[in-house]
Amino acid sequence: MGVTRRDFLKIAGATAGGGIAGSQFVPSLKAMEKASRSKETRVPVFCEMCHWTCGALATVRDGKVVKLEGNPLTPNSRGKLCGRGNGGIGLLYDPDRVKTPLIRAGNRGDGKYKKASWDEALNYVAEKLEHIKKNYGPEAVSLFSVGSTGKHLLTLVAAYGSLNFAQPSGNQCRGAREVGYILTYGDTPGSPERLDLANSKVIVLFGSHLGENMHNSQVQDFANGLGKGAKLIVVDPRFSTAAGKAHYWLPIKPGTDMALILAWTNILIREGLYDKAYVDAYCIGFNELAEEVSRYTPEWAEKETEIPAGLIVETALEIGRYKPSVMIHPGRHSSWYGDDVQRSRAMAILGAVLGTWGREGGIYLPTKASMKKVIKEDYPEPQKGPIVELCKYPFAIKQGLILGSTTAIREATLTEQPYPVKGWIVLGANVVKAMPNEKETLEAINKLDLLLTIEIMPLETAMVSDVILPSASYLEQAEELEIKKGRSLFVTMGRAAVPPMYESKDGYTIAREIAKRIGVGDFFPWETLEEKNKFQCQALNLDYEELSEKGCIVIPNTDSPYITPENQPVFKTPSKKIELYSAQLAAKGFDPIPKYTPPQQPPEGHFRLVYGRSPVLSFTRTCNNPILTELHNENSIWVNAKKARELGIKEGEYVVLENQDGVKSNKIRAKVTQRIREDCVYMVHGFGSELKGLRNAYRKGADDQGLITRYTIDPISGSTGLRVNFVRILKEA
Ligand SMILES: Nc1nc2c(c(=O)[nH]1)N[C@H]1C(S)=C(S)[C@@H](COP(=O)(O)OP(=O)(O)OC[C@H]3O[C@@H](n4cnc5c(=O)[nH]c(N)nc54)[C@H](O)[C@@H]3O)O[C@H]1N2
Ligand SMILES: Nc1nc2c(c(=O)[nH]1)N[C@H]1C(S)=C(S)[C@@H](COP(=O)(O)OP(=O)(O)OC[C@H]3O[C@@H](n4cnc5c(=O)[nH]c(N)nc54)[C@H](O)[C@@H]3O)O[C@H]1N2
Ligand code: SF4
Ligand SMILES: [Mo]
Repeated sequence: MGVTRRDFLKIAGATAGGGIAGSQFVPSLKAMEKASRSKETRVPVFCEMCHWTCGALATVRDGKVVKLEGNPLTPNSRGKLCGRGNGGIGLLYDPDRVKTPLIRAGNRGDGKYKKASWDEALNYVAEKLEHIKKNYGPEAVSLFSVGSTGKHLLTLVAAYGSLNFAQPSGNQCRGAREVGYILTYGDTPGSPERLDLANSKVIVLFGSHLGENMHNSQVQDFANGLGKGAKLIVVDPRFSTAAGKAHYWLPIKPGTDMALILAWTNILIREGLYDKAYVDAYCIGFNELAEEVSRYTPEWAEKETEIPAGLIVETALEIGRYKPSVMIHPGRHSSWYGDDVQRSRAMAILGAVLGTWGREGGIYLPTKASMKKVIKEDYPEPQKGPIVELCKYPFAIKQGLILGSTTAIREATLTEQPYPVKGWIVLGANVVKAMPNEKETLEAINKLDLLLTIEIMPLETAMVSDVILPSASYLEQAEELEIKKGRSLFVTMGRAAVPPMYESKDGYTIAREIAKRIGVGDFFPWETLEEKNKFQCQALNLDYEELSEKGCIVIPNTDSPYITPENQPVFKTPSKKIELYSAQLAAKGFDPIPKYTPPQQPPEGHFRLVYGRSPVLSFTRTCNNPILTELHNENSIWVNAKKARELGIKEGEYVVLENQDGVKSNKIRAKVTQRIREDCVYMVHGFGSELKGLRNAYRKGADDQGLITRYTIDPISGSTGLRVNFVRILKEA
């Protein structure tokens, strides 16, 4: 335990050749290939079709992956994959993949690249990195990375001397939620979220369109909870798939959720339906909260939310009746309107007064079991602090959760404040399409000396890069041993099912090859990731062979996942209590208890643009997948039937959307429906690519992100509100 990389270097140095002379543990690729040709094998892999990283099993026959299924041993898949997971083979064999290293040969964005050898491309990257370090310092390089492969790049960039990391899944997704919950509970709901949905008696969803949002084990738990009779309250301006199962659908006026949450909190307190004993034991600031919310009456909330006051009261009573087994779902995609930390805090507070944290049917407590990290890196201390710590968003997520602040890094790149950023390295994120206002992202990119994208598919960020390196997919590379915590502790690891296609290489090798060229090869002493995994298994006393076969080892939780006299929750807030009143926020000039501010309304003739997920697609990463696009190959724009009639728009007809800044979308089919309010329109994200190299995706449907030219920034976290754009519907020209 606790062996450091330096110790390993010593051990490795003592063996022949300085590398672990131990490929004896790792079947060589050739051997694997041979074995897979002669018989059918099942190889444990991580599904990387979305961020849930389910454990999966790949069946390999005659050297080809022919089937994917859930690994029954892993808690986040439990033997099942969602539709996207099943479609992973479509990514592996997509003929439009990035096949060789490419170096830009024309102007940025004109799509001209020349094929390069690996050596040529890696040397080019190394030279640029050396140049940036010499002229601006290593902190001038930022990494945008998501997924297990991204971790190797994190090591690379930290070893190089920069701690500037960010993920769109922070400021453009769950970052605001995490900040809201950390301020309240000193902890996040986790990812995967520790939601005891299978045991909830009431489930409340704000947005959170489960069933379209297909996070695997969460949807399984949701179905189990409903199967056991949980009451479902869905708050959504659109009649979502989840709303179709609901006892109450509250078609809220977009952007007014906080009014409903505060009114509910008021009713629960006023009616004595909150959990008094829990509040006394674990919370501070209750009196201040009670006073603050007393002005948010149901009648007032009706005017804001357009939900009848009687229904607000009825649902509040329902929630109060079943406390504490109530799931106030914390949501995931939370970057909605720019006041997102406060909305998340309002949700966290509602959950707290109902006593749901650490209770059956609420947010369960993580296992106390732990395993020490084997490898402790001794990265150089950067001279200039990370941008996320110097930026103007005081509670932006710092490095611990890696989410970082894409907003702050883009701003720093544009303004050169607090210091210039001259290099971006991107892996597993399509930043050009994930962040709002694409023009601004491209302007920032134009200021770079190096944009390196390590990609499977030639998507938008790759196609404005200086260098594109072809990356193996999760089916073609090993995955690093990971220790994960949820209801139980579990260790996961993945193997390559098949060798990398074309000239692609696995992420560990790519990071290591760059590291060697910039003088930090020491941080990658293992020749392959399999060797690193083997080393970690030894240090953790785990059987490498067993883990390679199973893909996952679970260490069962012997404690209760709920609060008991022996099992008390720990709140890592300054007061060590759940902070209904946040002195931390007050100290920085923010409202210590959330206050409602009404959102801006659409101008005459316009609709608010809202967006969401297709059950069989993931963001832009699946847009060209031949298997999945067969299931859903074009998005549509949901328009309220009455409004459609007024505008003379017919079901299935192509229309064009134009936003408040005059930006027009590609043509998109109208879905005329009663299932959405009159003031907004809805589409699935991830369509409408303008890239000809994506033969399935090119101009299929319309792109929500292109219409999101305006965004509001949450001043607490830097999260970007994306639902603040308004569109007109035009007949196709
Ligand atoms: N199939 C599939 N599943 C996925 C993903 C995927 O790409 N594909 N992505 C995963 C990721 S990373 C995330 S973050 C999640 C995202 O999924 P969620 O976290 O569920 O996203 P939300 O934005 O909460 O939910 C979208 C819903 O919010 C509604 N909505 C719009 N405006 C408002 C409003 O003002 N108030 C309320 N109450 N509702 C509103 C929309 O009508 C829509 O039904 O999905 C995850 N699951
Ligand atoms: N307009 C708009 N913007 C949004 C959202 C929205 O709904 N609408 N959703 C927001 C949310 S919730 C999130 S979480 C973010 C998601 O934003 P991103 O995390 O950027 O998601 P993707 O668009 O799927 O881009 C992932 C990229 O990584 C590549 N990739 C995937 N897996 C691998 C891998 O294993 N190795 C390598 N090398 N590359 C890989 C894919 O080809 C793709 O280019 O977007 C946010 N932004
Ligand atoms: S939820 Fe679906 S796409 Fe995401 S990792 Fe699991 S199986 Fe793969
Ligand atoms: Mo997300």
